Order: sequence, then C-alpha cells, then structure tokens
Amino acid sequence: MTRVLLTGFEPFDNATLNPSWEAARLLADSPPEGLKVTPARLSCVFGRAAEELRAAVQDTDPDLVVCLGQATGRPDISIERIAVNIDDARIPDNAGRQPIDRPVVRGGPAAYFATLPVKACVAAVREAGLPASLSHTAGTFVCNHVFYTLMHLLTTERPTGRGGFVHVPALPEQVLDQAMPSLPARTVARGLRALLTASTRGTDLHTPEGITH
Ligand code: PCA
Repeated sequence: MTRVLLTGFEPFDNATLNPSWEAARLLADSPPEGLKVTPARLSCVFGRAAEELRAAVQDTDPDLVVCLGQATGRPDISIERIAVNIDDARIPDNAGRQPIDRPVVRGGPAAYFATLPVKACVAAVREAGLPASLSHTAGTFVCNHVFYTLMHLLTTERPTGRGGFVHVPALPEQVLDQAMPSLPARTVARGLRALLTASTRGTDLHTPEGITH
C-alpha cells in the first residue's frame, strides 16, 4: 500500500471554505486503489503551516506528499513545477503576519523543482475530463511557503519521497456574483484521484531521461 499525505488549507482572506481542504477530505474518503490517503488541514499562517506539515510527514511516513491550495481566478487544476525561497505576502495571513522579501529557509537554495511527474499529472487530470495545466509559479504567499518547505524537507531528510503542489480553482459558491472561474470540490477530487495514480506510477514520459521534474 502506497502511503500518501494529502494536505489542504483552512479558509483564508475572509472566506468560509477552502476548496483545497474540501477536495482533500473527499479524496481521502474514496482514494484510488492501492493508496492509503491521509488528509491534513494546514493553517494559512507562515511558519505554523510549515510546522504542521513537518508533523504530518513525521506521523504518516508517506511515500508521496501532495499539498493543495486555492488559487482564486485560475480556471483549472494547476500542477506547480517550482517552489521559490521567498515569502512575500500580498495580504496578511490568518495570524496577521505579512512577511515581505524574506527567505522561507535562510541559506536554502533559490528554488526546488517538484518531484512529481508533473507533465504526466497534467495529462492524467485531462484524461479524467478536467482542465489542467503546468504552472511555473505558486506565488509567494503561504502556498509557496509550504511547497518550498516540503521540497526542502524531502531533499534534506527523505530523498526517496516524492512531493509537489497543486493549485485548485475557487468553489462555485465562493464566486457566485464575481464572474470568476470555479470548479466543485467533487469534480476537483475526481481529477486529483487521477493525479495521485499518475504520481505513484513511475517516471514522466514527457521529460528527458534522468530528469524527474
Ligand atoms: N491559497 C493561498 C494560501 C492558502 C491557499 O489555499 C496561496 O495560494 O498561497
């Protein structure tokens, strides 16, 4: 049984729901065959989210870690390719913290690539009938903070573990009067089910030999 840690975030920026957590718990309730999916809900707070992630990794000892976050305005499931060593918050987090131009990890490398087979993930979500794309920025808010923390942790302490980050659109009920793209949590969970299966299946056919990102 492959152990998967799947994280989502609590609501932020005055919202009452976060699609990332809604999708994570739906998916954990009906995981793909052969996978044991443990969901974890992270605070939308710099530093605290990183500690919660670290604790969840320790508790679940996962083979694969996929972190999810909400990206309001994005129209599809976007698979992040790169985490950058910068906290630069456009708005305060849920504890009122707003770091500007600060490293996630002092002395850490400028960036890490996801170790998911990202293009295979995009293809798998599309095959499941949902829009998906490869993204080259997870922003510089708490999502990127968690993504960088994850990749630093895996690289330095758990080199056989695979990990990455996926942004999902807003929920329809969050943007009823805003003419914004959205996807229901159940639909997102269906796409992510295909993504998890692809992520545990071997290497990415779309990247040059020897490179797994
Ligand atoms: N999205 C935010 C943080 C929490 C979330 O769900 C982001 O994109 O950074």
